[in-house]
Amino acid sequence: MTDNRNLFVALRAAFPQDLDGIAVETDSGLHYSWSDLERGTAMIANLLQSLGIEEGARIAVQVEKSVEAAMLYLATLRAGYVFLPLNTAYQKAEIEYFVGNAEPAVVVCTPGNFGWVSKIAFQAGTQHVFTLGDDRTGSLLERAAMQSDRQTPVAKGGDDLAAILYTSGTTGRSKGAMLTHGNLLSNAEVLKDYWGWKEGDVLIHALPIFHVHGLFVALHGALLNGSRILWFAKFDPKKVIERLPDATVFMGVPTLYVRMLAEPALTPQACRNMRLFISGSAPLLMETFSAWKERTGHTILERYGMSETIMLTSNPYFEAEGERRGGTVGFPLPGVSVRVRDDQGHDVPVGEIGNIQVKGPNVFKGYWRMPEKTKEEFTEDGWFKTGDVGRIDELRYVTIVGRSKDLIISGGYNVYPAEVEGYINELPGVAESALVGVPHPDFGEVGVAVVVPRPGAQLDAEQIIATLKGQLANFKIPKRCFVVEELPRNTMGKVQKNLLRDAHKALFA
Ligand code: MLC
Ligand code: AMP
Repeated sequence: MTDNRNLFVALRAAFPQDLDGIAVETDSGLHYSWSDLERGTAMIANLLQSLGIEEGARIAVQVEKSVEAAMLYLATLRAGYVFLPLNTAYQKAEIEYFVGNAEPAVVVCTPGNFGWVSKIAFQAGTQHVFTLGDDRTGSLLERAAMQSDRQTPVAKGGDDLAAILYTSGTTGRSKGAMLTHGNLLSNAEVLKDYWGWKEGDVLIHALPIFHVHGLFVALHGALLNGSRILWFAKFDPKKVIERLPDATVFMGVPTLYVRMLAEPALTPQACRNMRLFISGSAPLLMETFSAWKERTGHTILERYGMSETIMLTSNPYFEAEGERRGGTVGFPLPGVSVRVRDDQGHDVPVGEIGNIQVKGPNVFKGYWRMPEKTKEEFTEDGWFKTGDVGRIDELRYVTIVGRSKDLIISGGYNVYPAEVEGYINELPGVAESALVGVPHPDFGEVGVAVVVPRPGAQLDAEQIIATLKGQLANFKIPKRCFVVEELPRNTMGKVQKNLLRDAHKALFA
């Protein structure tokens, strides 16, 4: 049917004529044909549909990266359900919150985590828990193997939900950003043109598949172009560089570029067939941008996105549209509007700094079951407040200079100080704490905790970190902890995080 906006249908329509060709080649030597993707996703979709769950049901997934995990995502779209990816680093309390909030009908976890994850899921009312290992094991595939390998994708309108991505937005607890088939498809179509995807392109996919970057930008990019993917279950700079000669497109967070630059094998010769290196999810240092150009001859294209909006700006690919400028995130994408306003809601003059707001077909539908929060994050005239602070110059280049949201971006993962401080403050003997982001050569930025003991209590900084390790995802654990007598405050009593940041800015220099 022509008005079916099911994202899967659009992606599948771009598969090459020869379905026996290789679609995905993994770092463990496996090859998947286009026909394997078509049949595998049909079987998983049939399994999901056989469960008799209602339309719009959430399928929550916390598994290691594998091609089958990507197929589970595509099958969820195909069957018309809503995909909810979860970082594999999340621990018990984090999963409890997401599952409790999203009330998924199906949870898929690793075989090793089945014990604790299924307990949480069943307690939250989930009816079906499957397992999926990164080596094609687990009950999901066992059950899917009994299904037919043909399935008609469910018809979806552009406004129907496709995925929920949990993020903390500008404040407070994690919120589920609801993305529609229309959001995802329109963004993928724009990027296909804007980044000049063409026949023969081969993508190196080395990012996790539970966030916008790896799951949507990279995966949709290759599929919508019928392009082969060189698939890395885990990023390894040496192995990725070895495969560069077989590829044309690479996408990474800045940490990936920093780690590849440390490898002597990164040479112009290794990059001879590459067409495009894209960076995003965190600020790319000018130093990295320049070093990359010098070492490889390639100018990294930096773009800017977020869970609520997918991609909103990008440096140009085609020279005719302008040069790729380091330190900027480029222009608003075609069809996407970006403006900069002051705290009173007035447009700032060209080139001046203010709050970045966005409008367009890429902007999400709202936060899952949080209409009030959704309202707070939009202006009265319907623009989404990104929480990022920046400027737009006279040539329309957007530069991000900071964030109004209290957020640390570490190696491309978001760490919300309020969440980590909440855990620290619960520890025995702690009066209060502050988590601040400081520069780090590998992760760009990392969290450092500053903790005040209760009167008479003795605190051990190492012990605090060790205790947190059992409670929170590893990337949220402060890299250092300091016990101090008091936190610096301004006359209003607010903790002056800028002073703490300043005091510790050279810790990892
Ligand atoms: C791992 N660690 C981190 C970390 N990743 N700490 C802080 N920040 C991170 N990002 C911890 C580990 O638990 C370990 O702790 C120690 O740091 C060293 O681990 P490692 O072996 O060096 O880490 P590794 O497994 O190699 O992972 C690093 C990484 C990974 C950079 C490959 O973090 C990663 O894949 N990042 C990409 C994130 C991403 O895709 N973001 C896109 C978001 S979408 P210990 O104590 O155990 O030694 C988005 C929108 C948009 O933002 O615009 O795209
Ligand atoms: P998330 O919602 O978790 O995907 O994180 C989105 C946030 O990442 C944005 O609001 C920005 O603060 C940040 N971000 C993404 N891309 C860039 C970039 N190229 N430069 C600076 N910050 C970025």
